Amino acid sequence: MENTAERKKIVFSGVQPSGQITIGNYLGALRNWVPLQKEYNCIFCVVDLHSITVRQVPAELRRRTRELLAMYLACGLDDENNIFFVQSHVPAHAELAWVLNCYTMFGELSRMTQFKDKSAAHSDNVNAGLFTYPVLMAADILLYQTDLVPVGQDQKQHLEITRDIASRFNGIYGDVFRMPEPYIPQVGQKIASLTEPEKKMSKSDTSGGSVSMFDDRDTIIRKIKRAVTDSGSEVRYAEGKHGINNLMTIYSCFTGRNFAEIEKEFEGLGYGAFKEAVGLAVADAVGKIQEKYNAYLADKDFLDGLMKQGAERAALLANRTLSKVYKKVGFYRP
Ligand code: AQP
Repeated sequence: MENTAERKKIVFSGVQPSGQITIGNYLGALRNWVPLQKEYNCIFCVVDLHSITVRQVPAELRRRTRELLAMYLACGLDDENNIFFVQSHVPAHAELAWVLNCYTMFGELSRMTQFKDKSAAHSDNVNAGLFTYPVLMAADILLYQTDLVPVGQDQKQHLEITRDIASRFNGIYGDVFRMPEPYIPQVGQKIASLTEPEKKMSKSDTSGGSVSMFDDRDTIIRKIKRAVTDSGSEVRYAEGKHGINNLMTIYSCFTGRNFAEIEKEFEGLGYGAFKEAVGLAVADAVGKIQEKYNAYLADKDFLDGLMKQGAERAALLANRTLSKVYKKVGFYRP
């Protein structure tokens, strides 16, 4: 393994093109990638292989893949210094996932909360891919000898299983995989649904509980105005007040104000005025990102070129790890 003192640390992260990304994805993940790009070698992936664990409309999946890449750039990621690619363009992800499947236990996968939630939500399609999703995610991370994985709270358990798989493999074959650390933001690690504030906001939720990064200004303001809040009228962060806590978290993320400042700002004003301010703050920030997004999306050749070149760069790194793994497990190479 390379000398750590000389090696620039590696960050890997990705989002599924499984729907229109939400302010939850933005605040829990994308936004936090931006400061990391200065300090680390960053690899940002559109994880399309993961998205077919739930049925997708093929034409929409294709369209959303390019849209998501444009959104990465619009959120402030630099196209020159980072690697951007689409997961299915680098076959090593699926190849390593197969190997790691043989080093992952049925019992540990059964304990994954996301599997339990998604199999309940899609009870007509509880496929094996949904079950082994964390193994593919482990492959994504371990292929690049990743040091840091910026994710929201919902992915913490998947990071833990990645570490378990890596240490099991390393325990048998020596130092093959670097042990990745999760990087979870202090504020914004779990943005909740506006209509069911005990659940997380998800891009595949179409019931009005999610604010999409593609929603227009009026829709954003309207959705936030209708957000479920708790009984009472005081804007105060408190145990069990999921609705108001969530709106305060969102407002804090978009304005940079802390909870004490927000409580002071809305003292005696009630939920109505607060919701209006949250709506405006979100709409302003998202609107600015959308302007940049539209410019990137219009340049198809640029986006296609970026993902092609990114896949080549990613494959070089990924294949290095995959070859090592194949050698260690005993696959014959002529
Ligand atoms: N509500 C959330 N709050 C904070 N962070 C979140 N993330 C997702 N939802 C929230 C973070 O976004 C990144 C990308 O997630 P993903 O696309 O890999 O899958 P996911 O976690 O399953 O996201 P969704 O929006 O809930 O997608 P669907 O509906 O397709 O399942 C991750 O870093 C995640 O932590």
